Amino acid sequence: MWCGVITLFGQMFHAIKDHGITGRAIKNGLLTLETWDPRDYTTDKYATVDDRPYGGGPGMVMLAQPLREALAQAKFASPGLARVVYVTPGGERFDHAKARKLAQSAQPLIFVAGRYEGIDYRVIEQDIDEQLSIGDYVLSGGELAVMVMIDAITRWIPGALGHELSAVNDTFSEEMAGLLDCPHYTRPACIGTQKVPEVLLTGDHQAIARWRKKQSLGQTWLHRSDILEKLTLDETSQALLAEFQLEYEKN
Ligand code: 9D3
Repeated sequence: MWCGVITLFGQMFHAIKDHGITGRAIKNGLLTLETWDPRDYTTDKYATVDDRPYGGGPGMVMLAQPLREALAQAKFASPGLARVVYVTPGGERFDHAKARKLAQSAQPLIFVAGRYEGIDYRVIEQDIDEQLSIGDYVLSGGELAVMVMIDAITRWIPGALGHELSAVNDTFSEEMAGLLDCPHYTRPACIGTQKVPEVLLTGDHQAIARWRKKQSLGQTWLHRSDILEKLTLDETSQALLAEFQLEYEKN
């Protein structure tokens, strides 16, 4: 997966270049991450990247010319025709389905991270393929949103999760992917009155997988009924959820 980022703050991307699953994906050649700074493509003495908005009002707007030059360089470095994504609070919501789609298409991606009030609309009109947001809250710029997206996309690259999460894991099944996680436990088996559920100590892998799926469905029902409404559960899942709900009513 090839990702280019147009940003005034390239150093911020060390956060994902130098750490964790994204850092390892880069080391292993599964992910390429390069940044381009619009400031490097300015021609004036002060390296100006923004200006006051036409029509007046507060804040500044990023200039089209340095953005377009940076974008041209990123496109030139891209291994193929890139998809250009502008991250903006007004974009479509980035979710797990979008992360998976972008990873699976394997098309090179160029993210444009804005600062100030945003970028000159003519860049959006002419140079942007898709606008994405990570949620309804206001960030100070697009960089953190781009890093969130690259992290989520990387998790869908085959091989990027290494051995700790194998492809056998049902996290990758179409149905489980949108559900909340099941509860996790580690040693000791007993903390005061709090006991680890019996089934997890049995070594019965089939029973454990069944318990986990039931808990995932149950947690999603309890805390994110909106997710459950959008899914179509197969008969096994419907039965597992009904079991969870029955036990929940009893307790
Ligand atoms: C007063 C109008 N503001 C829009 C809600 C202006 C504005 C605020 C913050 C313009 C840009 C930004 C910076 N945010 C992003 O670039 C951004 C973002 C976000 O703030 N929330 C969720 N997703 C994203 S993706 C990019």
